Amino acid sequence: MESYNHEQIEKKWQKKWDEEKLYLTQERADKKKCYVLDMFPYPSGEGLHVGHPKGYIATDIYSRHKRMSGFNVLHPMGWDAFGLPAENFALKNKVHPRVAVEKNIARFKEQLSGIGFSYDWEREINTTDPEYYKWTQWIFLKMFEQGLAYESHEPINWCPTCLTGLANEDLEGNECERCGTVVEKKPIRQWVLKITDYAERLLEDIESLDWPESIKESQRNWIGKSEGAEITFNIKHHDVGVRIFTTRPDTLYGATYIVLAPEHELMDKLKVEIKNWSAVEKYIQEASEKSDLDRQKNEKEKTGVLLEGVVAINPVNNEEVPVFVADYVLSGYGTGAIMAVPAHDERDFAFAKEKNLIIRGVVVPEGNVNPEDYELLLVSPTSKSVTEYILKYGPYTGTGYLIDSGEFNNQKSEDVKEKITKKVGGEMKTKYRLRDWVFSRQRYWGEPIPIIHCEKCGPVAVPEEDLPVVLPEVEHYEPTGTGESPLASIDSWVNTTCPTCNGAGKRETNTMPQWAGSSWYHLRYIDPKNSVEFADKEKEKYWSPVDMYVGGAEHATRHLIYARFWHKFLFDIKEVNYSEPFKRLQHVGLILAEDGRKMSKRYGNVVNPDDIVHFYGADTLRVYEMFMGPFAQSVSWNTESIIGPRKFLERVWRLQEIVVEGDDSLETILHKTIQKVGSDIENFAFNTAVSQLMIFLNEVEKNKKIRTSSYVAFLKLLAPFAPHIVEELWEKMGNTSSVHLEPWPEYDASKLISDTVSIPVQINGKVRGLIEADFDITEEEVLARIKKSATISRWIVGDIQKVIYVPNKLISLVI
Ligand code: ANZ
Ligand code: ZN
Repeated sequence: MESYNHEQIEKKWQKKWDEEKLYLTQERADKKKCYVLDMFPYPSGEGLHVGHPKGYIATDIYSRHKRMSGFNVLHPMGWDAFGLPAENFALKNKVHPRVAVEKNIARFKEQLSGIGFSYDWEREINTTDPEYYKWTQWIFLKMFEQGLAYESHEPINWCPTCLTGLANEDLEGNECERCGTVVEKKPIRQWVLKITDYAERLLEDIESLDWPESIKESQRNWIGKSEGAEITFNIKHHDVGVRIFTTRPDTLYGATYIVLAPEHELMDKLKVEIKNWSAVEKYIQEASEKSDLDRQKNEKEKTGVLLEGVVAINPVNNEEVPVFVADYVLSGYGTGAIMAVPAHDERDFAFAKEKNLIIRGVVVPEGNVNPEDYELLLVSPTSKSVTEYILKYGPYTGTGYLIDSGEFNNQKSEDVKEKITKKVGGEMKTKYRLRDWVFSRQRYWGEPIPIIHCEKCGPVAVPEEDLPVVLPEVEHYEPTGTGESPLASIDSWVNTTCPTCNGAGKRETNTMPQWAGSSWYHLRYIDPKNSVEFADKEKEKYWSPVDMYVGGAEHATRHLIYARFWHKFLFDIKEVNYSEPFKRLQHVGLILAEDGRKMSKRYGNVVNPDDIVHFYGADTLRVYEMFMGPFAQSVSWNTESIIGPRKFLERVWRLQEIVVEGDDSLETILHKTIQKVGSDIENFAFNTAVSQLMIFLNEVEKNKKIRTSSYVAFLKLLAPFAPHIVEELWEKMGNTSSVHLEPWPEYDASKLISDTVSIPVQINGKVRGLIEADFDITEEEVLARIKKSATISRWIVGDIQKVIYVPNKLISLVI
């Protein structure tokens, strides 16, 4: 028998599969479908490191298993190639982004094809292809038509290094997610998508998704729903009022001052009344230099300035209350103004103590108070005693019943929210933290926004038949930093005619953000060459939604929210059949470098998959990456440990020598293995699937023979994990068609013995108890369990002289 030559085998089969178009997706309405999707990469210049393919290996195994189980599988791949990463790379290396992207794609594809993935390459897409982004532009125009894309001049996040505006989702705290620079607020004209119209549905439908709970929770937090009330506090001797947003209208009687955000529009109107304007102005100026994130920090000392000469009226009791400006109130949330209730809110409490303001308790907790203070608080509580309690223990932020609240005394806080709001003419309101999506970038490498500005008609949509608006060639594609994109310098491109009035028009020169193309790409794979629609409706109905979507958890609140938003919009305008794009999602844990850090050129700790494929083989790499640990966990790479999977495959290679006819007494373990590998793949528990295959191999080797039917079944189980070596062994058996087209083996439930056993424990010949355990528990484990069991171990007096263990049946101890 020749030895296992991975290099020759892998090249041979990759070529053959390619020539025979083995993985081409068939349009077959008579078969059940399964759409398995990877988050597509942006083709960076550094190429793949061994961490990248982990998710792709998993989806490949999943796809192969589904194909063998009779499903019609769609498993495509493509390139997310617009946006800052690609452009920054091009700038650094002084090549045109288009050229860089082409080169990087070729490199990525070569690396991927060495690992033996079963992608249908005829469906490859590239977001920078005009035939692709024509539809990205088309969807934008549909949103524009529906009033969901609008122009705004609100100050937005500006990265002074990337020289472009950014959406909230592009920040890591208060830094640009791309380059780590602290962002500034800058007012520039921009296009914005009204994702907030979808906030409630994006939130509600999370429940219907089969996604990891952690990702669902990040989305809930990102959307950040709060139910509360808007209430107006009038300003004394003034015809304006301050509208505040609160989630606790029940505490209105305890509101002892109000606070405006430094950016609040009233500030200007009240200017003449404010006696200490210069101090206030200085404070506003300082606040504008801080980020929202810093302003919200809990541990931070609360600062603020009293607006001297301005007094507000609490509408519930007509009490006069002072007005402050303080930066812990943000302008972008609620109404940008709050009523402060220091007795029941942490931030207000900190501020009130700082400034010596009135603290008035109006909510008494029910039970669970410090027993010492029971009397102080609960026996006829007064706002004075409650306030004392609060000064001692800090604000009470829970619910309870009201005191010192006029007609609402003794009622439950939850029950009076609406009543109090109504009494003062306020309005119950729901707010979301989610902000509209800042959708324009002042950069070159993106989809042009298909709008023409006309002095007479305003912003006008480019007619559908003129799409795509192709990104023009430009001499300098460096960002300008002027708030305009480099496209603004191409007069011949900018100047055009208005589609509505035929007068002079100017093209929009901002481009779309890098998240645009990926917000709907899952739909394009369904029908990638369609030139009249982004996808044929029947095909879309058949293939959607994506059944299994796999990618990094870092996309929890970016891509995964944007794509759900676009998909829901397309559903509303009847362009797609389902309201959610990704039914099931798994997130892939990172592969870290051997030193435990992230793999990066910067740290010089990158392991290149090409080297691993060359030395150990793609099949070994695949088995190793799946065997490293639970799929969703981060694990460190370890080149030494790759020997294990390599040896495993070498042993598999030698099995061909001990294949026999007749019985092999492997039936039970074989059926158990078929059952476990199948269900583990379905559950993304690849590590335990591999370990079961290893257990089976051990049994075969002990047995020194395997009959043909068992061997066939074993090869099929291993095929998704190690497709090349299995295909070779399959061919050596005399088969002429691919193992990957074979049906998945079925197990016979009657052949499985129960997974758990009860093992009687004999001590000096007498049964003293039973150990319930998993099948195949080892002697050591049984002994450990006996020692833990008080009822059994009390019979062990003295040393154990002898142990006889009959696996799964009996253990006998002689003392
Ligand atoms: C009075 C009050 C009393 C409040 C109390 C809380 C507890 P969430 O749940 O995050 O939505 N708030 C409102 N607008 C704000 C802004 N622009 N900047 C900073 N804080 C703001 O928080 C809503 C609560 O946060 C509101 O309810 C308000 O304080 C504050 F015992 O009003 B509350
Ligand atoms: Zn016009």
